[in-house]
Amino acid sequence: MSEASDLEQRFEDKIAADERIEPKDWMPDAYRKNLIRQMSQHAHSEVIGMQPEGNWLTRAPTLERKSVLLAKIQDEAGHGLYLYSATETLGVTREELVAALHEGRAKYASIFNYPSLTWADIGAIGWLVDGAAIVNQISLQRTSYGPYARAMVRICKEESFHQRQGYQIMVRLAEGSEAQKQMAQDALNRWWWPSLMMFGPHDGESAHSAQSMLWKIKRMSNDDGRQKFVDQTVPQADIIDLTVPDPDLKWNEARGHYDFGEINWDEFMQVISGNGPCNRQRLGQHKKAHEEGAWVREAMAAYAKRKAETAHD
Ligand code: FAQ
Repeated sequence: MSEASDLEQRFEDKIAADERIEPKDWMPDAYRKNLIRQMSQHAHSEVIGMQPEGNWLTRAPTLERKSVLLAKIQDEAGHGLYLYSATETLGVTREELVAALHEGRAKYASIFNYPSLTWADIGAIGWLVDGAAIVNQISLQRTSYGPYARAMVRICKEESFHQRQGYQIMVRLAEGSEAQKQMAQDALNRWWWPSLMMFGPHDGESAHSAQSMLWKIKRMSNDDGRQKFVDQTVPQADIIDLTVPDPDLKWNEARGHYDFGEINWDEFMQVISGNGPCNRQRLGQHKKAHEEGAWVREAMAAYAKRKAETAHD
């Protein structure tokens, strides 16, 4: 057997045995590229995802709500950092990844291109957006690339707290005045469908799924994740007497799952092509923060250089 096919065989054997691929292991180029794509987009999503919530920091209704929201947003920044670091183990730099985002070569989750208009949106983001993210990320704890899988374990623990704090905001609003309940219902109406879009196109339309499933980068299909999310979230809406905005939503006894309506895929395509309600604002804000933070990066690099030099003295 040639050296190349030997390496490839060892890689395939590890995948088949459910062992983790680690940074120093040989891996096919396409596996590496696919991981860089998915992991960096995941990292960008965490960081851009801070913006819709940051919008409400100065207007949170109480000091306690404000400190919880602040902690959540800081967690999202931390998730971005773990994920960028994990992606860097694949041989790319943070600068390259950020440049790809700024130049429109890398995506981030469609959901963060919708505006957060009321305080109830902060509840809906925690409940639905973190809820959908967890369904996906729990499966990614078993992804085949070691650094990605390990990052997911900690991220899932934190996302689970985020989901609860969001649901708790919705519970309080739903049991409040008529106007507060209306606000909660309106937030559910606006965030429901974009949350279902987070899972990506139908399995048959998903460009990367087949190969990603074979390599165990993905452990759950887009449609299976979406179904799981619907099944676990609809009863939560029922408990607080809010209505999921889908006339086709119906429990299907034979399948043991909810049937639900079709996503507006034109809207999804528009949003992931850069034409959603807030795409320009989100990317513009990220670029501005990046430029304004240049001096911090320069200072850190100078400090690291100085420290390395003095270590040799
Ligand atoms: N938005 O072939 P597939 C969070 C793109 S974290 C934008 O099915 P794949 C935490 C896809 O990239 C949320 N683009 O792709 C938080 C591909 O385009 P490309 C992020 C999407 O990778 C909460 C093309 O469509 N989570 O929320 C979307 O096999 C609150 C074809 O699609 C992750 O990133 C979309 N929704 O499956 C933070 C999890 N869907 O790359 C703050 C990791 C698809 O060829 C506040 N990622 N596309 O140009 C994944 O699991 C997968 O990448 C999927 C998509 C499932 C998202």
